Amino acid sequence: MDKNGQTVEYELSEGVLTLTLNRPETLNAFDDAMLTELLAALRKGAEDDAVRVVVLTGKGRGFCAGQDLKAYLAKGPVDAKEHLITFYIPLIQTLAEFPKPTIAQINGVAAGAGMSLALAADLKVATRDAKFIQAFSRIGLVPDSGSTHFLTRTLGPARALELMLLGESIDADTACRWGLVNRVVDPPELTDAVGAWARKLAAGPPVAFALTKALVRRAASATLAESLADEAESQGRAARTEDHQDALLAFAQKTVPVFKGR
Ligand code: T3D
Repeated sequence: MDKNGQTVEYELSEGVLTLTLNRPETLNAFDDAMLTELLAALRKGAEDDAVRVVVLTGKGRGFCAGQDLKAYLAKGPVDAKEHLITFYIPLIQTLAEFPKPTIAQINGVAAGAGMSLALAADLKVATRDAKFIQAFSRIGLVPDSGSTHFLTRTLGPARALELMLLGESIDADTACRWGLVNRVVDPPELTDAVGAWARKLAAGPPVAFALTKALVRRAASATLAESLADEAESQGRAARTEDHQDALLAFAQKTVPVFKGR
C-alpha cells in the first residue's frame, strides 16, 4: 500500500496503463480493498481513450497470492459464494472482456485467484523464476475466479485436474510449454520485454483489436460456420473505420499508419 493507502498503483504513459498490485508483504494477496481498487482501475482504463493497453503486475517478489487468507481468517466465517459474486466475478469478467489488449507481467508467484487473474489477461509474460499454483485444494477449496474455465480450455481436463487436485506448483518454463504463458524471460528483462509488446500494442488499431478479442472469445464456443459469419460481421465494421482507410493509404505511400481508434 502506498502513502495514500492505495493498494493498486495506476500509471499511464504513452497509451500504456500499468496497474501494479501493491501489497508486497503478502505477495500481493487480495483483500477487499485491493479487489475493489483493481476493478475500479480497470473500469476507468476501459473508459479512457488515452489508455490503449493495460499491463498488470505485482510489487515485490510476488505477482499475486490469491485471496488474503489472514484477512479471511480475521473476518470469521465468510460466505465464499457471496464474496466471489461481489468481488472476484466482476473483476475477472471485466479483465477477460476488456476492450483493449491486456498483458500480465508475471514477476513472481501467481497462486489461487492470483493465477486466475494472470490467466484472464490476453498475453502473459513471466519471469523465469515465477511459479504457478492452483493453491485452492491446499486449503480445501475448489478452483475459482475462472481457473476451471481457462485451464480446462488451454490444457484439457487431465492436465487441468493435475494442477487443481495435486496443488503443486509449475515453473514458468513448464507453463510456457503447456501454453499458459506466451513468453518467459530472465528477471532483469521482464519490464523491457513487456514494455516492447505494450508499446507495439498501444500503437495498434483499437477498433480492430476490440473486435478481434471479442471474436476469439466467442470462437471458443462457436461452430466454424458461426465463426465465419462472426468474422465477416466484424470485418465489415473494421473496414468502415478511418483507421483502415488511413492504413490503406499509408501502405500505398509506404509510410507507417497512425491508428486513432475511429
Ligand atoms: O471467498 C472467496 O472469495 C474465496 C476465494 C478464494 C480465492 C483464492 O485465491 S484461495 C487461494 C488463496 N491463496 C493461497 O492459498 C496461497 C497461500 N500462499 C502460499 O501458499 C505461499 O505463500 C506461496 C506458495 C504463494 C508462496 O510461498 P513462499 O514460500 O514463496 O512465501 P511465503 O513465505 O509463504 O509468503 C511470504 C509472505 O506472504 C508471508 O507473510 P509473513 O509470514 O512473511 O508475514 C505469507 O504469510 C504471506 N502470504 C502469502 N500468501 C498469502 C499471504 N498472506 C495472506 N494471504 C495469502 N494468500
